[in-house]
Amino acid sequence: MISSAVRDRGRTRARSGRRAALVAAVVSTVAAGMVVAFAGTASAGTTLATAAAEKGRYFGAAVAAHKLSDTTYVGILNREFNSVTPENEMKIDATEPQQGQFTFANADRIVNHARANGMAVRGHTLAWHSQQPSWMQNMSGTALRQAMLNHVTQVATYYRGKIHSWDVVNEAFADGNTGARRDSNLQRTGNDWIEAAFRAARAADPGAKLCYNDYNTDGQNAKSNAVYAMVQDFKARGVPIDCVGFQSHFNSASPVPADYQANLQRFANLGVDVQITELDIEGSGTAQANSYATVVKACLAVARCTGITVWGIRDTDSWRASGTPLLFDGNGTKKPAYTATLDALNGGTPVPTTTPPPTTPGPTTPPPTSPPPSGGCAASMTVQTWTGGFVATIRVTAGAAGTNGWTTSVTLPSGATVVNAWNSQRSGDTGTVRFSNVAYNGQLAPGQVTEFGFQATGVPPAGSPSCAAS
Ligand code: G2I
Repeated sequence: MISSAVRDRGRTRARSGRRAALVAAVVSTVAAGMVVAFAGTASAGTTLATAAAEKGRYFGAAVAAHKLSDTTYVGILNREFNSVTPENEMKIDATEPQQGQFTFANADRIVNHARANGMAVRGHTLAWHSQQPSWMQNMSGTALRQAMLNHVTQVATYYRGKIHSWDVVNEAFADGNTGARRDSNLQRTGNDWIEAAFRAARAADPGAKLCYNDYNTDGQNAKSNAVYAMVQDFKARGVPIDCVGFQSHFNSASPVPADYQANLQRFANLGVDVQITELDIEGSGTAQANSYATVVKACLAVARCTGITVWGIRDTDSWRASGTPLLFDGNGTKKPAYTATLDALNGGTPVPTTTPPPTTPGPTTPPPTSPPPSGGCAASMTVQTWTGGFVATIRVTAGAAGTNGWTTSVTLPSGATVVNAWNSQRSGDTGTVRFSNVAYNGQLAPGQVTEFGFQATGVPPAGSPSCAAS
């Protein structure tokens, strides 16, 4: 959906600038609570990050601070990814090794690298039964509850404004068929420990998406059903939860479930985002490549699946290196799994699924054939309608002075509501809705064109959008 003019201009920019713009667009859109979905023909991204960004998603990797001096590792990281998750550096034992003494040096190395290169950061993790420092392992009861809440508050406060999503609580449910909580010292402080952690995280960093993260929840089973019931309960009672992370560690004994997409969708239907947080798939060759493609396609098919993180970069970086579960081999060479992942990112064509017959006359304003406007900017709109909804594509053409930024306004008829938008920042969803440029498409040369779009329920407006340049 990014116009060729913008694409071409983007290629001439510094790589980090373009990445920052894409991440800003994707993450700010996500942070604004919008569901991002792309329709129509996307241009092909040449890296995981750009291909995912063109679908409104991020593509991340787990990163280890001590590998940031490895030039092959960093080269792949900076080229291919626009989100990072510290693999171990934000865990409780790393950030609070002695009670009340916080150490952020290694996590900061990753956060600083990410920010310097325009990447978003997923925080992992604030409360977990594992990787507790020994002082916490030995605690129980009220003292442990207070220590846990203090940890959540201190770490989330320290990183306030720098984390797009936090794994607030990790792996709190038991494996097997019980659907029970996992026994742990945290669980023994009372069943409400999870919601207490989420409330503390929200208070400390109101801008971060707050996720529950777990494994063996990737298909419908007793464990995922229990997580589902918790999320449903949290939403009903107003406990702050924004997203569910599906770790997605797969191998032959635990392959991608047949109902993977359906499972993501049922969680999304609860009103939370879903994220694939620790993807790795043991194997090699075509079988591994096909499994990666299945996962990517599932995410793209779920409008609220906002991004994918793989759990490491090269096979040799993996926590289970012998299973060669990642997208690059030990030399940093792209594997078939990489190509399948990139192709799936480029090939996904999500909503809408129902389009009108080609003869349906939509209330369409043709693209401008006249010269560029003398000042400011002009906007024209084409729409694709179907029963109950439509997708609008809006072309913004810069006037004789070019633009530093632009805002278009569209007045929707009663009953129409915007549900998704892309390549723009939206304000409002009914009545007069304003769409402004995002970082990478605000500056237009005289006569230059860029496009953005939105999807809405109801019927499209009859009038043309207005355009104001800055
Ligand atoms: O086990 C795979 C992942 C499952 N979900 C939660 C993730 O946090 C978890 O990641 C792994 C890391 O990939 C490993 O790197 O978590 C393990 C335990 O925290 C990590 O292993 C630890 C080792 O246990 C430590 O001995 C070691 O010092 O890695 C540390 C740093 O290399």
